[in-house]
Amino acid sequence: MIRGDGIRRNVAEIDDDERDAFVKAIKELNKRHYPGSRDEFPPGGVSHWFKQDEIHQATHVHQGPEFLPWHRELCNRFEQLIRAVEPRLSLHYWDWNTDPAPLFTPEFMGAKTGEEVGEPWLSAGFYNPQADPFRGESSSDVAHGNPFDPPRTLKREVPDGPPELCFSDREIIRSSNYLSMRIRLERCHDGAHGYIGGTIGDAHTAFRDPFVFLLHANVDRLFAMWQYEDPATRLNPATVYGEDPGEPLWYARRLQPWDGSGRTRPWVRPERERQVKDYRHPSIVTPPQYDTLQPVGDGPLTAQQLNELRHALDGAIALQTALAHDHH
Ligand SMILES: [Cu+2]
Repeated sequence: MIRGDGIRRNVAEIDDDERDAFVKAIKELNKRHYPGSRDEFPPGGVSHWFKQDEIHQATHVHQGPEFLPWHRELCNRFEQLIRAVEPRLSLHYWDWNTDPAPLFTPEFMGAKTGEEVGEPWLSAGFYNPQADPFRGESSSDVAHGNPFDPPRTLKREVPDGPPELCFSDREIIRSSNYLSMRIRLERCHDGAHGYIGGTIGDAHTAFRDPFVFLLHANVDRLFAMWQYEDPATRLNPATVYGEDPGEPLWYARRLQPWDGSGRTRPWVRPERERQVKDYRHPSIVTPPQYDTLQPVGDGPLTAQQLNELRHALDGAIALQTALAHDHH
């Protein structure tokens, strides 16, 4: 059964039906394409799947205060894409205190180790050992830098047993302010990337492996759990981030590439679907729903009510975008 209640859950605990639908939706993203063609500049025709790698490479928002909310936006947008295929799906997470071995099957995430993850991704074109042209592995390989093209490899080197990370979930969630929390959480995130290894182990290629979204949903969940420890302060855009002496006013920056300031379509011309938001936008400060979050607010705010609120918010954002379009 697909739950369809808008809640992100531990992916190890969802029904087989939902797991199958989840994989099917991600595979479908590689059949859906943005407008334009490969040889335009900036390149068009990129699949919804390969767009994730393109965005991540073009932006690389790491090692700083933007890391968590920027990846929240990326994950939320990815969830919208899979919901465009199957509206009942949510972006479930891998709890990194658990051994992910059961997830690495040909029906779900592909092989745990080796030079190729194989199915279900190989036949869906997520990589192609014979591809030519292909997407290179290094940022200096400019001859193979077109995001339209598939990479030739997709690999992992997952050891046995769960990862040993620098901080416990509890230490992250109990951090006294945003600065200390985000440093701990990003370090654990780095450790989790290294633990999976292979394509995910390299920040430049990490978003070619669908597993990265399960990892990042968990990062986002821990961020959300920290927020829920002090909802009055941490669900409030004006106070959630506190003070960061080294990076004053960082949260006033706009989220790229969706603000249209870079070279990533469809947010630049000719489509110009840009959405200008800074890090205090309610859609970023308000966490998605996770099974480990307790409802908060004046009186019991049910998951259903939260979902409706969020849909209303999405509508408002769509309207804003439409208006921004009119001004061009
Ligand atoms: Cu990451």
